[in-house]
Amino acid sequence: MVSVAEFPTLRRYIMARTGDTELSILLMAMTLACKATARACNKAGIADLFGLAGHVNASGDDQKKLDVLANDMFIDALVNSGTCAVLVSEENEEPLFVPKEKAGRFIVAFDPLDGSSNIDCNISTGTIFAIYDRKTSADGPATMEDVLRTGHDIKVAGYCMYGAATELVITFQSHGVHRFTLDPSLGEFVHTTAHVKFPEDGGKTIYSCNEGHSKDWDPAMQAIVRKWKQGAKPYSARYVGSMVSDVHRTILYGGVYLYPADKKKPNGKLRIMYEGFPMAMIVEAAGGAASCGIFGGKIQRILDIMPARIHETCPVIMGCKRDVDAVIEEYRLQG
Ligand code: AHM
Ligand code: MG
Repeated sequence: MVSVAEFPTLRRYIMARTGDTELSILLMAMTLACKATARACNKAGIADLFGLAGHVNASGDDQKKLDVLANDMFIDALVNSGTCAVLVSEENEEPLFVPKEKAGRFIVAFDPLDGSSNIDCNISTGTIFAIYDRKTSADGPATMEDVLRTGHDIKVAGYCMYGAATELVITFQSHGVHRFTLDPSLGEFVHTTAHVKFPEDGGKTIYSCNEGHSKDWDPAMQAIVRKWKQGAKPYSARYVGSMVSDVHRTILYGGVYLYPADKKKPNGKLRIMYEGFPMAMIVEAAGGAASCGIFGGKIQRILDIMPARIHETCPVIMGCKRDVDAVIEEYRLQG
C-alpha cells in the first residue's frame, strides 16, 4: 500500500517541478478556489445558486449567480496569496492591480466559470487560467506592459473542469500536459495522467462547433465543415457549449474545436487572454495546433497574437494537427 505521504498529489507535483515557492503558493491558491468552485457547482441546486445575478459583465453577457460567486472566490484566494501583481478576470471590466501590501510578482488572467450558459441544467463548466511572471521591474508598480503580451510569455496555463469528476489540467511550458483528478474524500487533486498527448493520427474524426452560426461563417470554414460531413467516412458532430469540456474531449479523443469568426462577430467570440491563449498553449503542448484561421488579414497562430485590450476576442480553431491544417489549407485555397 502506498503511504499517504507518497500520494501523487498536485501539491507534491508542484513542489517537485517548480522549485519556486511563490509560484507554488499561487498554484495552491488557484486550486483552492477551483475546489471551492467545484463545491459551489455541486451544491448549486440546493443552495439556490442557479439563475441570474442581475448584472452584465465586460463582454455584455448576463452574469449568473455562480459566475459572480466563483469570481469572488478566485479574486479572494489570489489576492490573499500575496503572490499576484495584477488579475484580469472575464467578470471584471478593468484589470485589478493588487494593493502594494499584498502584491507579488505574477499576473493571472482567468475566466472563473466558463460555459456558464450550462450552469442551470447541470452540464459541465470550467475555469481557465494563464499565469505570467512580471516583465517590469519589481521595484515599481506593475503596468499594462505586464498584462498585454503574446501567449508565448505564459508560464503556466491550466483549466479545471467541473464535470462528472473535477479535473485540473495544467502545463508548465516545457513540462508537458498533466491531468489531476479531485479525490473528494481527500480534498486533494491526484495526478492521474502524465504527458497527455493527442492520439497519434489525430484520433476520432469529430468536429465541435456551434453550427447554428454557419451561414455567417467565412466561405473557407463553411467549405471544410461541408467536406468533413460529406466525405466517405463523415465526421461526427459533438458540441457541449462549454469550451473546457469541448477542448478536453478534443485533446483526449481527437478532432477539432471551432469558434470561428462570423459576420456578426468578425473577431470571433472567445476572449484571447483567458480563453484563447491558455487553451492554445495546452493544446499545442499536447501535440495539437491552435490557429485563428485568417485574423488581421493573415493566417495567424493564436499564441502569436499581441492583444491590445484585456477582453479582446479572436477566432479559435484548435485540435489535432490533421484537422487544424485542413482548415488552414482551406483558407489558403479560398485565397
Ligand atoms: P462564457 O465565457 O460567457 O461562458 O462564453 C464562452 C463559452 C464557451 O465555453 C463556449 O465554447 C462558447 O461560449 C459557447 O458559445 P455559443 O453559446 O455561442 O455556442
Ligand atoms: Mg468564458
